[in-house]
Amino acid sequence: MAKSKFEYVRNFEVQDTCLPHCWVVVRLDGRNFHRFAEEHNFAKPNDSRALHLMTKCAQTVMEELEDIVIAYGQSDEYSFVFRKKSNWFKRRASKFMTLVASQFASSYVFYWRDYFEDQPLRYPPGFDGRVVLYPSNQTLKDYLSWRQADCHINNLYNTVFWALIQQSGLTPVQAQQRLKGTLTADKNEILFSEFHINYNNEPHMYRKGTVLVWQKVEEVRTQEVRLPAEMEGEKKAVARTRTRVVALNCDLIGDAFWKEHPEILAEEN
Ligand code: DGT
Ligand code: MG
Ligand code: MG
Ligand code: MG
Repeated sequence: MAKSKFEYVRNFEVQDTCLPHCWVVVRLDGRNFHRFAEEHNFAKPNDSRALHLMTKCAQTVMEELEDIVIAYGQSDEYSFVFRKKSNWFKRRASKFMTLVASQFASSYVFYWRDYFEDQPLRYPPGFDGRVVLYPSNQTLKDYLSWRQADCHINNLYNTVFWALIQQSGLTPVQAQQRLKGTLTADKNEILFSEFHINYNNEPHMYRKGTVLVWQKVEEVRTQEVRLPAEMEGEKKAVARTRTRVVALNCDLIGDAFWKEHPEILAEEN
């Protein structure tokens, strides 16, 4: 077919192929969620409805898109890891990033009512996205560890900060002053001695964030089986193995998780 004289503009498009053999990570983060959380009356410091909605959206992303082997989320962010040898959309970074962000954002609106029953959605939320390549299993593990360490540091700080405000009546400025220069041990001590909170007993979802992985599940269903020679249908239990996305609130930093789930880093999956 003859090309039009306008065809040359195609050459203005940039190449954004992700380097081969690298893990491709897409991280999304809620746009101005400080305000979004205020406007939608999120519980402080953690709103379990909001966190579960984020995870529902991430599950949808993993199920709808190709080649995501693990995802990790906390606060208003989620990271998605595409397998090293994925050739989805010829590894174009813009395709990965925009498909993850749009699928996630539309899911956030679509599923909002299931999690926030009495709280109307007051304006459309947005999510920024970025693509980062990790060239080895170690750098990928360190990336996920970094996000989980961030979750821990922020959650410990926020737990004490809001206890000082909600239970001791401090103003935000006073609470901030009180926590200035404190170390982890100091924050744990304030929680324990002033609020009888053992930080280690706080919910795992708040302390560790959420890890999404594929898991094989045996599904048993009763099915009507019609044998050719017979007219009568027969009910039979049919078992089949399916993979589905499961949410875990576990540690990613130690070796235990990676030993329990060797298939995630083993390529050729
Ligand atoms: P950005 O990402 O630069 O557009 O701005 P923000 O405001 O989204 O900042 P970011 O992503 O660093 O921080 C996340 C904000 O979301 C933070 O202000 C607290 C809020 N947020 C996230 N999860 C919760 C929650 O469960 N409860 C409450 N109250 N706020 C939350
Ligand atoms: Mg941000
Ligand atoms: Mg944000
Ligand atoms: Mg954030």
